[in-house]
Amino acid sequence: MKKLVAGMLTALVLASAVAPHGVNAATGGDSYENNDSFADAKRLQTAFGAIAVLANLWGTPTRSTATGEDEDFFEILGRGQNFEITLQIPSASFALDYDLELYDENYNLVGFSRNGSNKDEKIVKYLDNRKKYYIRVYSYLSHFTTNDYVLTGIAR
Ligand SMILES: [Ca+2]
Ligand SMILES: [Ca+2]
Repeated sequence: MKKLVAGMLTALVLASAVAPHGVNAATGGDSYENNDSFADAKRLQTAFGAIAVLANLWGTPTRSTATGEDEDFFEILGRGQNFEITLQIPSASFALDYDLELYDENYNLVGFSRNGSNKDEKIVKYLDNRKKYYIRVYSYLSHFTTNDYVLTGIAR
């Protein structure tokens, strides 16, 4: 499974390198927008249950939220096993403090990782079989860049 994720990441990084970036001022070129709420969460799932996403936090969301800042929601389906979710923050010339949260299908917070600036985040949580969960990526200190973060998920 590790090899699979590594392969997916390599493919995504290559695709990102040749794609025009930061074209859309509202989304920063994030192809997962609009995903600024639970209702608009983008579904992530592969046949093997592993995920690998490149997206970014950039400026104001396409739909207004309480904070008026970009945040990204993703939906995954539990498979009755431990799942490890990691957020690799983008490189930037300034400090970035991105945090990671996990919610259940009733929007209750069930896990989080809130390390400080320039630290990656990780959540390991048992996900009930066939239950929906939501991953939230946001910027703690209102720092944004069109540089992509890497969100991965894999069964443990
Ligand atoms: Ca985004
Ligand atoms: Ca968003």
